[in-house]
Amino acid sequence: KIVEQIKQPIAFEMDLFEQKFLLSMSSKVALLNRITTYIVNRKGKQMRPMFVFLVAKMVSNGEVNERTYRGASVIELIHTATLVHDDVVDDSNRRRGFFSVNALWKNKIAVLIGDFLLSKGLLLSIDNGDFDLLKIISIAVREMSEGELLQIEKARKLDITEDVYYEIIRQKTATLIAACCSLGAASVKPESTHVETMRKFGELIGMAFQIKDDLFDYGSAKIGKPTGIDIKEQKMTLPLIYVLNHASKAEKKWLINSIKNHNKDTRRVKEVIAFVKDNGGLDYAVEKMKQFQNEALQLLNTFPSSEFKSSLELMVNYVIDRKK
Ligand code: 2DE
Ligand code: MG
Ligand code: MG
Ligand code: MG
Ligand code: MG
Repeated sequence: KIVEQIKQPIAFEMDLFEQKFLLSMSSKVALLNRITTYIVNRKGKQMRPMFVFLVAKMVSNGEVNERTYRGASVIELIHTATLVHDDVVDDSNRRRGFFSVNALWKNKIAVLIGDFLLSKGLLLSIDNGDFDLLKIISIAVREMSEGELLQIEKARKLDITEDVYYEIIRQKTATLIAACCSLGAASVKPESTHVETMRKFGELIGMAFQIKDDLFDYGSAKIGKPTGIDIKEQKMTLPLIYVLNHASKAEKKWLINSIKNHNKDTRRVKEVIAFVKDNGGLDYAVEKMKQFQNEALQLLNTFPSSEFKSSLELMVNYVIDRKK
């Protein structure tokens, strides 16, 4: 299994991280513990902490330290907070194949759980007076919030441009992966140029990652999230943006009408999905995703070979090839 192969050079670190991460979420409030236990029992692939450890080890020839662990826990706390809030914002009842927190406990509890996890992350980041970490993470939180709001402002507009789409996904998704890679490097080589190189590397992967996520909305049985919801919510993503920009006047009218007036009608959503597929929307998005992937791989190639670099290469490819 590819994920096991990627994890192999950081297996020890990921195990220790797991223990630290669990401790980092504890609270005196029983309801909080019940819900955070629910979340960690349905954990994802933990790609973000993997990036933190792999980058740290690549730039330092295998060394990690307390700052690396703290950074990985902070990132996973913040990431968990954003997913809990994201499902409220998107009104989504599924996450990773299970009910979302808002589906089981309602929005008000989900909002507070997210706030709690966010505060835990910020507090942990200054546990050792590590203001560099606090800064990296605070910038990521600011950008994600702005990205989500930019999406609300722009992504429902049927004339949204590709550039605005890239700005949205850079802010809402790529910044956190950029933060993973830059803080991984900063934890072991704080003064080096690797910090900025790795930030850029993470940003490029993050762009590819969100394009892939948006492609999943066009269908994949395995992902554990509903498909077609972006279209139903009239959220324009790259496949649809491309097709809208290349459709004839009549087709465009039909598309807009389908999305606008029939956006709760499953049959209409299926027709839009079919049109996007038939008109090269998915192919175009895949092509763009691969461009970001290649740029990321080029940055990686400025480093000497190591098992950590090989794992990062596998991870870049996994972001694009994953089935969920
Ligand atoms: C995923 O997009 C983007 C998530 C960013 C969420 C950030 C929020 C503001 P998707 P999926 C809500 C920041 C909140 C903090 C820091 C607590 O396409 O398909 O909706 O996985 O992702 O639902
Ligand atoms: Mg969502
Ligand atoms: Mg969202
Ligand atoms: Mg999505
Ligand atoms: Mg996602």
